[in-house]
Order: sequence, then structure tokens, then C-alpha cells
Amino acid sequence: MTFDVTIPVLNEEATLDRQVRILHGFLAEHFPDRRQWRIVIADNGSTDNTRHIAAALGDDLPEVHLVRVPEKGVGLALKTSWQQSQADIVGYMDLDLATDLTHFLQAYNALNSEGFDLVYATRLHRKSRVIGRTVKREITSRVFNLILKMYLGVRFSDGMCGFKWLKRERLSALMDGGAVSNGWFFSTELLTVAEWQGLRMCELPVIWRDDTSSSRVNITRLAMQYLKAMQVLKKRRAG
Ligand SMILES: Nc1nc2c(ncn2[C@@H]2O[C@H](COP(=O)(O)OP(=O)(O)O)[C@@H](O)[C@H]2O)c(=O)[nH]1
Ligand SMILES: [Mg+2]
Repeated sequence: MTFDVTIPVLNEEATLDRQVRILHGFLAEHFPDRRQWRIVIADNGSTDNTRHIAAALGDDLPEVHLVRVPEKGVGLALKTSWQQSQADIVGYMDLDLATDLTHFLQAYNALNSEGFDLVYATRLHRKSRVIGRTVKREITSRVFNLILKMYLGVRFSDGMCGFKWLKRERLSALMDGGAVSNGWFFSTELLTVAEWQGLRMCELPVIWRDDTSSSRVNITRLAMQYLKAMQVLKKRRAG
């Protein structure tokens, strides 16, 4: 199966080149047929040198492509890049490569040969190993996932982890079913709707190395957006 690895980025000039080369090296090693995969840098609204660095990477490495999205938002960046994709499998990981890359091989196998429709990483499974996460992030993450469980009745253990893969043929039904947000909540919506639609989902306990110093997330602002979006999803299901 062919696959596209999307990396959403916003103002990542400091690490973009290094991290994409690490990922590229990993994929080239494990998937020597270069026609099988692409790395898609989905940039929306970077105001630093990100775009030029991405373009230079694309010139140097034929498997690296750039998608420009005019508006801000991780959800929008993912939707845009996945809708343009021709690959059998689409998905994303964070540029900081917080989820250990070896898990990509498990995700690929789950979709390619184990009959799953969607694979997602979890940091809240007892088999997961989380390194360097701040207490604040750890608590927020647990509280939010608990709210998700109680309010939306979902069973997955971690809705917000930046490491998710799915068969592209499933995407439009997921979007029609409510995976619509332009922001961070899109990642959680995907899992929620997938569960409601009865997709075969593979939960992957992962090794996660947090780099809090590089985080772009404003927890307090996000919390309010999440609660609103949860309400919309719930109403949608009821109606
Ligand atoms: N396209 C896009 N990417 C973003 C945006 N905000 C953050 N990102 C990217 O999303 C990924 C995860 O961000 P990060 O700050 O590591 O999140 P955290 O680990 O949850 O604190 C990184 O690759 C960021 O560059 C955005 O508004 N648009
Ligand atoms: Mg991060």
C-alpha cells in the first residue's frame, strides 16, 4: 500500500530541515521503493522561513512535498493535504517526532496486513511510555480524555495524540460524520466518528518523548474550544 505522511507545521524554521531528514532517512531505510510513499509538509500561515526551507527540502528530496494552506489550523492543514492525496494510507505525525518512529512500522502493518481502518497512538495506555511531559500537560490530557469518555461515550484512551493513520477511502465518510474542525480537535473528532461508524480501530501504546519547550499549544484557550466542539459533536449524534 502507498502512504503519505503529513507533517503539519507552523513557524518551524529551527527544526524543519533536521526533523524531515530524520523521517526521510527512516522511511527510505524501511520502504526502499520510493514510489510507495511521500512526506507532505502542510504549512499554514508560517511567517518565518519555514516555506523556503520546505521548498529547498522538496528540491533536494523528491519524496518531500509542500502543501500550502491559506488559513491557520492543524485540522485544516490535515484535511487539505489528505484530500489532495492519492495514497492508500494517509496520516500525520508531529514535527518534533514525539512518538517514536518505530511505531510507524506497527501502524503500517495494522493497516496494510491486519485489516484495520484506522490506527492511533495513545500515551495513556498502561503499556505506553511517556518521557518528559509536564505535570500540567499530563493532568490536562487525562482530564480531557475522561470528559470525552463520559460526555461522548467513547472508548479510545487518547484522543489528542499527534500520530494517526487511516485508509484514505474512509476519509470522506468520517468528514461527513462530523470530523470537521479546522483546529486541534479534528484529531479527536476523527477517532470519535470512526468509533461511532464502527471502523476497525487499532490502539497503539507508544513511547512518547515530550519536548515541552517547543510546544505551540495554549492549553487554556484550547480547553474552551474543545468543550464547544464536543458539544457540537454530541448534538450531531443525537440529532
Ligand atoms: N499546520 C499547522 N501546524 C501546526 C499549527 N500549530 C502547530 N502545528 C504543528 O503541529 C505539530 C505539533 O505541535 P506541538 O507544538 O509539538 O504540539 P504539542 O506537542 O501538543 O505541544 C507540530 O508539527 C507543529 O508545527 C497550526 O496552526 N497549523
Ligand atoms: Mg510536541
